[in-house]
Amino acid sequence: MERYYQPEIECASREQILAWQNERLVQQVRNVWDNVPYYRAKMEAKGLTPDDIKGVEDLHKLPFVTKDDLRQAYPYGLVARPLKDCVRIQSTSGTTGKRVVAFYTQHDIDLWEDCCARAITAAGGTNEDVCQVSYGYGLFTGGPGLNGGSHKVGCLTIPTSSGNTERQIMFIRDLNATILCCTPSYAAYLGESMKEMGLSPDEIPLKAGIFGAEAWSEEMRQDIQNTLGIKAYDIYGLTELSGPGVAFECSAQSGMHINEDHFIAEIIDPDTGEVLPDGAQGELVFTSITKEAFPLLRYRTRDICVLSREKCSCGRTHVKMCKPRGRSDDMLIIKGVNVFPSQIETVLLGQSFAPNYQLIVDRVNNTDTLEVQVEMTPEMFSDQLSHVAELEKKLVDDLKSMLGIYAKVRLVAPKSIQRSEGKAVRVIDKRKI
Ligand code: DLL
Repeated sequence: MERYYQPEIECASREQILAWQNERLVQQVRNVWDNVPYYRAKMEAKGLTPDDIKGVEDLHKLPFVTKDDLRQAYPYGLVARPLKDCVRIQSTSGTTGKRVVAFYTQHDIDLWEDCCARAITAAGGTNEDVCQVSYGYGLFTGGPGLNGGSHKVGCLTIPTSSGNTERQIMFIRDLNATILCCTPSYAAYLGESMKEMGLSPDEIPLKAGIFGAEAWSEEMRQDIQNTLGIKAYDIYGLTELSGPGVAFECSAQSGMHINEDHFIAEIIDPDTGEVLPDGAQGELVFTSITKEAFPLLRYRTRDICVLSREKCSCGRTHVKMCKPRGRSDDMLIIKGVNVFPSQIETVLLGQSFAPNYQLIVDRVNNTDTLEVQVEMTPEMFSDQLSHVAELEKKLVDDLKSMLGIYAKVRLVAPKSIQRSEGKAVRVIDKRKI
């Protein structure tokens, strides 16, 4: 039986959703015009006043906001409420440039936690469940967001945060955790560690996992589901918009419902900025229509995605986004060819490799090179050497047909690529170092 946290919202009619969006967008535009000089200046530069925005059909008139705007406005330039009304900040894990700092009123936190509660409930969570939150706590939104959602659902919450794998496994087993929240790469690592301890999936009490914050393929989902004996659900979000829970997967496991009562989604052509129809692939752009402290209008996420309005078997009516297919700024250009790490992952997992790999990009004699280092499974490792050479050759061929360029493949020993407790580091681009 499908469970909903807020059924009247999650299953509302399209007309109702549009009515909420129209009303809230108009209010939000007025709000930023009145309270955020940075926005007012951007709107004025386009010759716009709040009267020009009467509803969602006028959204395309508004200017985009980019990460660069956020950096320029750092730290307070986009805050729409007096600081005395703000109760929290969270910040991105970005390593380049200034970090993005997002502000929240208590009401913002409340709505954000509702979104996370919707995700946990869609994964089957109830107040009978024990939910272990192994996303990082602190400035990263993963831990705090799912912690709040878990409380709202009434789960017994174990706030382990990330790291200390032995302790993670001890709590899962001793306290009978039924739901695990962490990055997919950490879930895969926990699964691998439990397998090594000789635990079979039916000896692990977990039944569901809520994994996100980084790209992961369908093949990786199968892998995690099999080793942990769970159903694995995707969850999407970004600090700028609140954190996890902007979109979440339901029992259909075929895309994530965007919480459209809080966020209006658009797909644009990343080069021209033109709005594309549903079903077309492009860059995901969000407008947060209920945020008080840190509202963003037409924020360019850089995530490449497709939206679908097909009827979902779960009964929810909110638009679905596919798994992000890469980021327009993570896209590697190697020998002039666009390469997304996710394409490489699909090839690797399709050949039964574990999702432990690293892409090393370099430039030798003015020519780009790509090396794919991937760990062998213990079974492959103990096989004859000739077999390893065969595996390598097959990977080179499959990568060539997927990417259209040659990639050197290096099979490495199990456990030799460093594990991550948060987002995995997949690409080392030496051209930039
Ligand atoms: O990663 C928020 C989050 C925490 C989401 C926990 C889900 C679970 P940031 O650190 O600001 O926020 O990173 C946001 O991560 O623009 C995507 O590129 C990527 N991302 C987030 N979720 C997914 C996902 C959090 N499910 C950036 N699949 C986003 C693929 C994802 N990429």
